[in-house]
Amino acid sequence: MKKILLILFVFLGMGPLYGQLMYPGDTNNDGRANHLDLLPIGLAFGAQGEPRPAASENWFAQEFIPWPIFLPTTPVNGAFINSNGDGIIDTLDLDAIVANYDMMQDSTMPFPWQHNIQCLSCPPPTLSISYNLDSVEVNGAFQAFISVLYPETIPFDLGALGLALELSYDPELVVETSVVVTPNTDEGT
Ligand SMILES: [Ca+2]
Ligand SMILES: [Ca+2]
Repeated sequence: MKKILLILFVFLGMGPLYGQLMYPGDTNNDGRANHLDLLPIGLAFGAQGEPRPAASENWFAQEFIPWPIFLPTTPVNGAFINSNGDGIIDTLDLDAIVANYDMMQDSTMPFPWQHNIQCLSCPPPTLSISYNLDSVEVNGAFQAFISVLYPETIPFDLGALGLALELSYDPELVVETSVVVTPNTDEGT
């Protein structure tokens, strides 16, 4: 009996301190760092919790102290969103997404979970794309307007808290350095 107890003690001593692991930049814990990880930062902006011990923004599994908040409708703990480990959700947590973009992982605790955060308080919006030109000449420029449209009965503050999108285009036809995204955050637009 004494030998069994001794082996169990050593095993526990080698395990994670809090039993949970995260990768900096994968804020929604879906297994990949990409543009979708911007949304949890918007949802939890300003939230505070325990700093991550021995925090790094490098891409490896890191222990954390669980926060008292979770992403809406998910079991993803707020500490996943704290990419830089400093104990507050703010713009500094964007850096690890950029540094680790497209990196993948499958060893967090709890395990990565594929999910979608749905509109929680309103009907789903419609996404509209329009252009300022019908056609473009060689070396010409054009603008695309992307709008998130809600029924007029939905108050502005119940609309989307954030928008993440991925632009795909043929680099043979579009000069990459010419692509500029300008958000319009004016209320009511
Ligand atoms: Ca992710
Ligand atoms: Ca932070």
